Amino acid sequence: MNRTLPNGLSISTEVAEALHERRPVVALESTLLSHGLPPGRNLEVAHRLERTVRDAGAVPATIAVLDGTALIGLSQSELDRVCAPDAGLEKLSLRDIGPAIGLGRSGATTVASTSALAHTAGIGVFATGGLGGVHLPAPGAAVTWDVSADLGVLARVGTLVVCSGVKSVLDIAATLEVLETNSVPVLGYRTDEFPAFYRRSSGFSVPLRVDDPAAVAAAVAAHRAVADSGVLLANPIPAEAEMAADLHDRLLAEGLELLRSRGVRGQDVTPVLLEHFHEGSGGVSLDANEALVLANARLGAETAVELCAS
Ligand code: PSU
Ligand code: MN
Repeated sequence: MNRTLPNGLSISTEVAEALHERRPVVALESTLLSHGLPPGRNLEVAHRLERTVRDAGAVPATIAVLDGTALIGLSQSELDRVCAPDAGLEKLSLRDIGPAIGLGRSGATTVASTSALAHTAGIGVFATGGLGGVHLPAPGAAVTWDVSADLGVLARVGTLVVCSGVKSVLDIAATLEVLETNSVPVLGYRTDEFPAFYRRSSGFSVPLRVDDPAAVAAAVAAHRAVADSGVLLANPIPAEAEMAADLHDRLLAEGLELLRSRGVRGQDVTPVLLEHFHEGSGGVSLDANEALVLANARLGAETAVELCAS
């Protein structure tokens, strides 16, 4: 049973009850399942993510849009549908959510749309894998103007986003500058360096390091009293799951060449690149992706627990 709101949102009973009773809830996105992982593996990861959040004492709220309703908390059959091989779901950033609801369409939500929908539903913590960012210009071009809407939403919406940084295909320095311009605190979890998704370090430092969930919660709660922007908690991939530098660098160079030769642009860039990593690494990147997103789900839940206690 769901609680359907007039704005096209429908909150599962479990999530609605937890929010009503002020218990910890963690939002999870669906684009990483439908566009970032292959069928079969995506459903396993979806289940493990929800289990991880529960084991850490919070309620998971996976978010997607199905048949024109933005669902906050998916049932078993809804999760099956998001992960199905023939799902054919669109990738919905925040600009796509209104039209999708209005026109009765279905799609998976990105970091931008998941954090905005979570905020609307009253969920303050969201765990994911990688954040979108500023893209490097193609050879010969000055700028691409391909700046992920994830950054714009972090600037405006007060959700805590737990991720493992951004992929090294992006302009990490520019991404960090945009976050600073938009007053988004960037906290490094047990690290002084901003992580680069498959790799623990990027060579760029984080403005502030935090070493336990209570410290994250203290920083987030205080931020919310002085600003409306979101907070980014950057949690490096677990050391044992980190990709070897040479494998990573080879796949990245090949992936960039693939994007160039096929003329891939815009919202297709990330899915095409991820697929190349998964195929080219014989599954190493899949294990890495799963390990980091599970670690982020755990940290998100631990932080949500602390935020409820404070
Ligand atoms: N980075 C990843 N895996 C992903 C994504 C990003 O390593 O699955 C997804 C997220 O949903 C993110 C979106 O919000 O891609 C960013 O897309 P774009 O760059 O088109 O804004
Ligand atoms: Mn983009």
